[in-house]
Amino acid sequence: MKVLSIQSAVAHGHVGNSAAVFPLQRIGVEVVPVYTVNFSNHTGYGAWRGPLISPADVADVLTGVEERGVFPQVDVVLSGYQGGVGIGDVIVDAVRRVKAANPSAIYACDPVMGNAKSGCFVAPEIPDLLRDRVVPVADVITPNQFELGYLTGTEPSTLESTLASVDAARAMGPSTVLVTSVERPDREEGTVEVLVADDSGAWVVQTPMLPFKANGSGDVTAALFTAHLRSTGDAKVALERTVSSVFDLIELTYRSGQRELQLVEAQEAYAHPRLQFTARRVR
Ligand code: PXL
Repeated sequence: MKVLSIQSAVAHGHVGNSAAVFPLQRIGVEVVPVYTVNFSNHTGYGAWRGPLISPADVADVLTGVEERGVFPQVDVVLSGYQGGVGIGDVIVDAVRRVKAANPSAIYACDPVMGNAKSGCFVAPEIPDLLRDRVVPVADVITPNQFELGYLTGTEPSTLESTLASVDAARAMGPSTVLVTSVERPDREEGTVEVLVADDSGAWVVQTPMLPFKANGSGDVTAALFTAHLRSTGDAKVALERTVSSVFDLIELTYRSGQRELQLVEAQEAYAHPRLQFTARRVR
């Protein structure tokens, strides 16, 4: 499998492609990383250095990859956090060209905007751009519950209202929606859920809530889920494998006392997920 992954690079730590590439490689996926920013570190530190890559430069790199004859081999286009406006249109155009070269390719968009705790942490133009121009051409989206609400103009909270928001998102275009950080008001204390819905149903996995959030865990989740979905064609299996791997990654990171994901240390969790969580069908 080959994944064209259009995301950030950071020198220190693990977000964007600096989080997604290694876990994908560790499960045997060939990755073609195209970078949208080249930062010293993620923006969660409040200070960082290094450039945004201009949309014209990102487009140029993509054209060079296309000219090497790579697009017919691309199975998945993956995108995440968009540093600036203008990158969205470049991604949408690359998706169109990849699908022309390989009609079975899918586009997975992680519509990164923010989360319930921090609110929106991207440039103010990005959420509308994602909603109006990017998400409609995606086959798979991987919002957290907060982002799902913004995309659909709804307020997902209970299982029922979250499923209704997922239906609204699927009506926008994507056939598969993975919702992370689902915090139902009536959930079991100390737990958090991840939900997936596609044409054949909907499933939920519950995990213990760790008292800790590492930047980049959503990027690893989106990457592993999309690769497992593409290789198995089974959203439930992809969900169980992904949640199993990412939980172990976050727990190992938490126990290490480090701020950054222990991405390399956790490598066995991607290659051989323990499958310690089982998904429950909810529809
Ligand atoms: O995890 C998404 C992400 C991607 N790229 C950069 C970021 C973040 C989140 O903090 O700062 C540069």
